[in-house]
Amino acid sequence: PTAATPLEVLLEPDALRDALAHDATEGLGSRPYTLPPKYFYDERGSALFEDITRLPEYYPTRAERNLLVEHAAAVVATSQADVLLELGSGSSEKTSLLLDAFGDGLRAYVPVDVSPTALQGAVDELAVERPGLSVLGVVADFERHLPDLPRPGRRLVAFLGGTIGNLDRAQRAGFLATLQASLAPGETVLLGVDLVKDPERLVAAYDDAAGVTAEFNLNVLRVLARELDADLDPADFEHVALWDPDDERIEMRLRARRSLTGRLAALGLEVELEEGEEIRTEISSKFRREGIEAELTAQGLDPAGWWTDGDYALVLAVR
Ligand code: AVJ
Repeated sequence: PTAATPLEVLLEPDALRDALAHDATEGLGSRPYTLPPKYFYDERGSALFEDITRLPEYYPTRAERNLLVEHAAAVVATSQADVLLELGSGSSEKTSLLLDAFGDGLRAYVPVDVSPTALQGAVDELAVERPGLSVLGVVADFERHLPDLPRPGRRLVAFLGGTIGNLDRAQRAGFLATLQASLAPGETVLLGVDLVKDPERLVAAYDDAAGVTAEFNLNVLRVLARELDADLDPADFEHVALWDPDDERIEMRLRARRSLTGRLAALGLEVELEEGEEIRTEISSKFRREGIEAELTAQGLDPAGWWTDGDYALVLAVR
């Protein structure tokens, strides 16, 4: 086997744990309790998410893949890019559909992820499967490092999977503004967004019959135990997924089955929960075409393409 391709590291190894300590102090230090969803994805959480993407109820991953199968060529042609930069590339599975669509017109592929392990695996696999392709793997956090990402040509920045839905409206405005300011004129962004639909289907996608999403949600308590010496016991909590019709988003929560006091020893923090009290662990915003296009336009990103199957959409915008 060839030597591992080096990664560019913008994210210091301890940064994620430090961020978790900060976010847990904020989110569990006062009511209503919240935790950001980015801490779901340790090794076990990432494996559980992979399982989620194969559940019958969880349509977004399949929908996005089918849209890319059908429309990647149009996306790439419209973008006029010669570099593909992918935010949150993970194992870079759906990436191959975009890479194929570029053909010889691709100067470099820049996968960006917070997980060095996932990224190294993806980069090494590409070195074998596409030996001619220039791959610049970057360990970075899309909430911090957008301005510092490589610019080896005219970029198409892909942010797929519906992850932008994890941000609320104000956070999206900040993210899109920073992204816009980090792009050169003519560079483009491709978003995968889940669409507003029948709440029953939405709730089922986040509360599957096999209980995989429940395990995924509860896993964040194991992350807290390991990283912050916390004693919140998954057995004391129940998985909740609900549709918020005002903000048009799914919320995942962990509901205490009894009144309890949890301790996060590494933070010297005690968290009291009444029976039935909840910790909000994720928002997953759902979109309408006019809404997301207005959010993009408001940040100086002009809508240039829209591809949908009615459930999910790919949105292209140009700086
Ligand atoms: C990876 C953020 C797009 O919100 O649908 C899946 C994560 N959470 N099931 C989503 C998730 C529960 C997922 N994103």
